[in-house]
Amino acid sequence: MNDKKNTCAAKYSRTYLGLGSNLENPAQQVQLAIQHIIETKQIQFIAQSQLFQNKALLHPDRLNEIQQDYINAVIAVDTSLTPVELLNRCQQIENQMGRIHSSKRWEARIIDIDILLFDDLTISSINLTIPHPEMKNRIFVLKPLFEIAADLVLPDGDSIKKLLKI
Ligand code: PH2
Ligand code: MG
Ligand code: MG
Repeated sequence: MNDKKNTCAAKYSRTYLGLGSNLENPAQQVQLAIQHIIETKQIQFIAQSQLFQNKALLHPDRLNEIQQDYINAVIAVDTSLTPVELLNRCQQIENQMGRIHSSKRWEARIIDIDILLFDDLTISSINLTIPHPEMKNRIFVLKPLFEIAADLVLPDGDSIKKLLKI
């Protein structure tokens, strides 16, 4: 007899989220988003990087644009949500915080929450690509990620150290 039938042993996945803001007190926006994420019932906080200030990486087609600096951070969390459920929760927080989704890519934004990694999964669907397709080229992702997970290795075998040339 299984006397544990009323308990539900949820499987937790380790996931890394990248946060960025360059509007309306960016540091406060990033910290508030982290608060919303870790107050989610199915999410457990593991670690947070420092807040890093970075020049805005502009879209290659609009390099003359003037944007404020970004504040970027990365957090590690464990979650019982599926990748799509986690994406929905991140988008719900972005909307709640007043993000306006522009048709232009890489517009200034009040908050951006990106799933960088989810266990060692590789996902390629219309709405969700994991690992985040740009993460390897972005120092504003790799540096905070290194800070909280120095020995991390991506699903394709590349280590954060290798990507940062450390
Ligand atoms: N996000 C972008 C575009 N440019 N630049 C910085 N520094 N940080 C970001 O998070 C960022 C960006 C689109 O997601
Ligand atoms: Mg982004
Ligand atoms: Mg995004």
